[in-house]
Amino acid sequence: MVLSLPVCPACQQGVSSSLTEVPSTVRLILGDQLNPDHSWFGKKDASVTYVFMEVRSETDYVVHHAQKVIAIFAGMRRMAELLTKAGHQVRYFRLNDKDNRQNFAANLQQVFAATKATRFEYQEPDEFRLDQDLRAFAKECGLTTACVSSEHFLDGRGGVAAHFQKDAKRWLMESYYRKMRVRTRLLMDEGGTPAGGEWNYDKENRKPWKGTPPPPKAWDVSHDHSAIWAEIQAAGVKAMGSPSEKDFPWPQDRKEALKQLDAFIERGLPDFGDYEDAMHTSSDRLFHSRLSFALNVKLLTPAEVAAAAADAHARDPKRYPLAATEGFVRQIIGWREYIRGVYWAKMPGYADANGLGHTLSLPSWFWTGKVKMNCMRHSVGQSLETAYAHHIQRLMVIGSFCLTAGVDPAEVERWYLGVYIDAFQWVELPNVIGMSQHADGGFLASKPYCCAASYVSKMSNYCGGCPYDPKDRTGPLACPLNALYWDFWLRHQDRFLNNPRIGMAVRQAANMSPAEKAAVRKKAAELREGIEEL
Ligand code: FAD
Ligand code: DLZ
Ligand code: SF4
Repeated sequence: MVLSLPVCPACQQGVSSSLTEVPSTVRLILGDQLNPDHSWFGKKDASVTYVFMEVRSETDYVVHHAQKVIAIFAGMRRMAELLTKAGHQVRYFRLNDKDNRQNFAANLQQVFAATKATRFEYQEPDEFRLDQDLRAFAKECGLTTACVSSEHFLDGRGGVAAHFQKDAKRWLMESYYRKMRVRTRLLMDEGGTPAGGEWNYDKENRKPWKGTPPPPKAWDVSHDHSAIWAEIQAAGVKAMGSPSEKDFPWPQDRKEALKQLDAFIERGLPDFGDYEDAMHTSSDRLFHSRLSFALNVKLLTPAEVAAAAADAHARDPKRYPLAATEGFVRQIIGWREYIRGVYWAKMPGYADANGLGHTLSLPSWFWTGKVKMNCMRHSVGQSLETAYAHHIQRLMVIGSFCLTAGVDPAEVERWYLGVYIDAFQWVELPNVIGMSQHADGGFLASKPYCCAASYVSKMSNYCGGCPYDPKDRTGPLACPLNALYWDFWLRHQDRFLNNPRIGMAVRQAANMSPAEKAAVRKKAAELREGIEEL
């Protein structure tokens, strides 16, 4: 169907008057390329047709969260509508259109034929799979072709690799981040020194949250996307989690995304730093921005998001402390860009990395949230309900459980790629394989991120409502995280004993009495055996 264009009375398919004028260029726009300020749209040109497609090849490569599929479709439809209104030629394939062949190549061939296209252009896709597919398609399609920048990231795909020595055993984010601070001049003093004298204020950002200050009230937009959800269901697309279709909280255009950004700067940023690592049953996000969806589908640019935070600090340093601002800016210009660089440097092999040899299957409660462990029930349950969890829930609760239990990292990766609203492989995969599951031999993270109940108990109120005892290690009601944590260090002590960042935990495990070690190992084996019942 062609949006906002006449419908053929005979076949009910959209017809565009432009289709008779032989436009010569076809430009593909993917579901995560929704930047209306891309230079492509700077001038109207009747010889250019923009193509959007809702296709099964994208809805089915993993089981996505229902909200993710809805959000992508809603964003694509909205952008197609705005482009059409602005006078551009648009060809839009809805999921259930009769002529939709359900993959990019077959649909593009149709559009080429209908428009007598002589040239095909696309923006750099952010995923290895699609990059390969579109490259191959461009070679074979018989048209002149061009792949252009998505004009989104601060650095090129190869920027991180170029920064580090090729054969270095590990690429430290901090070193890349400092370069990006200098390059962007964000939070830098006149003489080229970091604002406040330090590059990184992470140590100040680790407070638990005890109920005050109150977290900002929801600033998300609300949409009724029941019609889109009905179409997705009618097509039989398999999805997980709650669609929240009548009260849909994710932005569908740039205007809404900018509102979300303003609201975060105003209400969330002041306390972002203090409570960055805190978790609480009464708030899904606390002071986190929830901007990852808008950023990843390119409704917002990383440059403007980081600059908005730095400007707020410059305007009112008392209200927007340096530690909070620096912490937030680091996530955007440091972690986000660095993770992308690791992805492009390490793919395709990175997806199969399993350096710790973990093989356990993910328990079925990852798709239902029905588990007694309160920390997991909340974090997994919230992920299924809202398609969102903040960084510490992803890393130190869900990820740490999978790592210490010994779950196959490829299974963990598939779950994360499906469940989160912001999950696109370029950012999800290195975070899961490298940062969370330490499956890349420590290339990305200098230590495995894992914890026992003491950390969860310090940083959240989860343990209060839990049937397990956070202080017990091996008794019948002992917190499962404890035995799994200590067993993890026992299993991998040879590998980690000399790592200065974690030597203490490993030594503590190694120094346990033989009876303690045996009890921990036995308990951990029972927990793995009964993982479905936890
Ligand atoms: P905030 O805490 O408000 O942070 C601001 C922004 O910084 C985020 O929106 C994001 O764009 C960026 N950011 C923060 N940390 C990271 C990071 N480690 N890597 C890249 N960008 C970062 N992020 C995704 O965008 N997509 C994913 O699929 C994803 N999967 C993850 C899986 C695991 C196991 C872990 C540990 C982290 C993952 N992250 C992912 C990173 C991070 O958890 C999310 O970006 C963040 O939780 C999104 O919520 P927010 O917008 O409220 O973030
Ligand atoms: C995630 C997603 C989904 C569910 N559906 C579509 C779609 O139907 N059409 C589309 O163009 N993009 C979709 N996407 C986003 C793509 O999967 C994304 O562009 C690639 O993973 C590259 O990051
Ligand atoms: Fe999680 Fe253990 Fe605390 Fe229960 S006791 S919430 S399982 S850390």
